[in-house]
Amino acid sequence: MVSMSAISEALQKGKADEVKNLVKQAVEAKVDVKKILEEGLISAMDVIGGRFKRNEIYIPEVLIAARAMHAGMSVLEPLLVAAGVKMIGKLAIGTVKGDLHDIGKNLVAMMYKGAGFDVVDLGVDVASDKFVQASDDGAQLLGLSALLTTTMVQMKGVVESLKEKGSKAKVIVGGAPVTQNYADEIGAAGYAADAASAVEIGKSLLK
Ligand code: B12
Repeated sequence: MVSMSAISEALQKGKADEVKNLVKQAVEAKVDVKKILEEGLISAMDVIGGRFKRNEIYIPEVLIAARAMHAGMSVLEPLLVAAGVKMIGKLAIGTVKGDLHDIGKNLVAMMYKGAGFDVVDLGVDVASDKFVQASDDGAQLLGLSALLTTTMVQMKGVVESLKEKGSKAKVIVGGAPVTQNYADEIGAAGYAADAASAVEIGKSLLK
């Protein structure tokens, strides 16, 4: 019988193939898909997130773990959809115009997926009108990422365009140079410093 801690440990070690196999075995053994997701995969990514925050591990290890998470998710995703597990909400996320950094954005997207959100990844170098379009397409939450002080100013433009169009979508901003103060200044609904808190903020904004 596959234990959830075996999945978690394999994920923390970044062993993508092993994670995939263990998740498959757990599914075959009829372990609840939500349990595999929460106790096997998400809890392991939480551990990784904590170690990264404390500078005990660095970006390459995070990416390797994220790849293993993805391998496990590839087995679970169709099952979650087939089981009609209700999506908590819809998030469209992208890195703002002029900015090509996507590692943090991808982590945030992955955490939201893991938490049961329908996630649309708009990619990098995303112009304001694309965010507006995503809101028209039903995203209740818009995640904006920026890693450059020269591109974070784009966030203000996105918030203004949404307001002009009368959009009800809530904007959450993040990325290394972004702060809660900046979020308040431009009128964003939320800010988070890391991927795990990003999900918490998103959930609370939908309440
Ligand atoms: C990797 C990297 C690159 C890679 C990007 C690869 C990729 N696919 O992303 C490459 C080599 C392409 C690159 C290019 C450049 N980079 Co660069 N890069 C970095 C580096 C080393 C790491 C960034 C990273 O991925 N961090 C890891 C992730 C996990 O952290 P994160 O992005 O902060 O995300 C977390 C949080 O911020 C938050 N978060 C992120 N997004 C969001 C979104 C939402 C909605 C929420 C809620 C939260 C959230 O959650 C994440 C997970 O916890 C940083 C230095 C650093 N230490 O930050 C420089 C850095 C960001 N780069 C910098 C610069 C200057 C550049 C270049 C201009 C260099 C050049 N002269 O060409 C170009 C710009 C290209 C462009 N137009 O975007 C500067 C920015 C300086 C500044 N203040 O503006 C930095 C700080 C390096 C430095 N010290 O000078 N870079």
